[in-house]
Amino acid sequence: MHKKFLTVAAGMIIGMAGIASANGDKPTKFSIRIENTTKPDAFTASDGTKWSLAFSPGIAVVHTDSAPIFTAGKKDRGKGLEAQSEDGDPSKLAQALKGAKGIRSVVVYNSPVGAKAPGPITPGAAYETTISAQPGDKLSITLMMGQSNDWFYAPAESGIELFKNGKAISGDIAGELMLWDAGTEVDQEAGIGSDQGPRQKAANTGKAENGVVRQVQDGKPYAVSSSVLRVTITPAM
Ligand SMILES: [Ca+2]
Ligand SMILES: [Ca+2]
Repeated sequence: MHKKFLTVAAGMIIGMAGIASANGDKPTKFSIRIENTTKPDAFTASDGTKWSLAFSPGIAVVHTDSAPIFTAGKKDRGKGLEAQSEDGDPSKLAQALKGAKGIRSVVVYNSPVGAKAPGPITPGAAYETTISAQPGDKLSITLMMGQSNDWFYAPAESGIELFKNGKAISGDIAGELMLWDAGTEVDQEAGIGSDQGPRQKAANTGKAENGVVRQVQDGKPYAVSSSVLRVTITPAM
């Protein structure tokens, strides 16, 4: 009697595991398209200079960790966010995250759609990439605000839930991104600062800030992600 019970119970457990892997645990593929929706010369600096906004290469991270890239109100961790946000180079950050605890996958996007080489997305241009995730997984993406000293676009530190009530999300998620200051380089006026991405003499040039990661809220249109970006996420059915 006792032995028979154990056999039945084991059969039930195996059966349940089979169902779980056939449905809940099967990864879902998502495509992600990150598009610069601004127009050339859309911005005007205080000295009258017209400037265009571009976004740098970045990473898409699928994670279970609650703050894989930064913690708001804390100093940069020194794991590559500085190069991402000051120079638009995500390679160090990608390297630091790959294989880390709570990180499922890291993918770098660096070549605009239709371009033959890596580069920023200028007005109208887009990056595309794909990820794979399962219920419970979250997404973080990064892009440098190309006309800044150390500003980057990313969601809240905890990332974006890729499944709501077990169902894969879809549509434009640009509204979930925010503009962050990495706290690593002193800010100059966006679009004209001599130590900013397009104008600095070399990578990692500019006055050190020794600040904390915090949201940029200067009231300018570029501080509202959905007014400068479209980020379309589409699950494969
Ligand atoms: Ca700064
Ligand atoms: Ca700089």
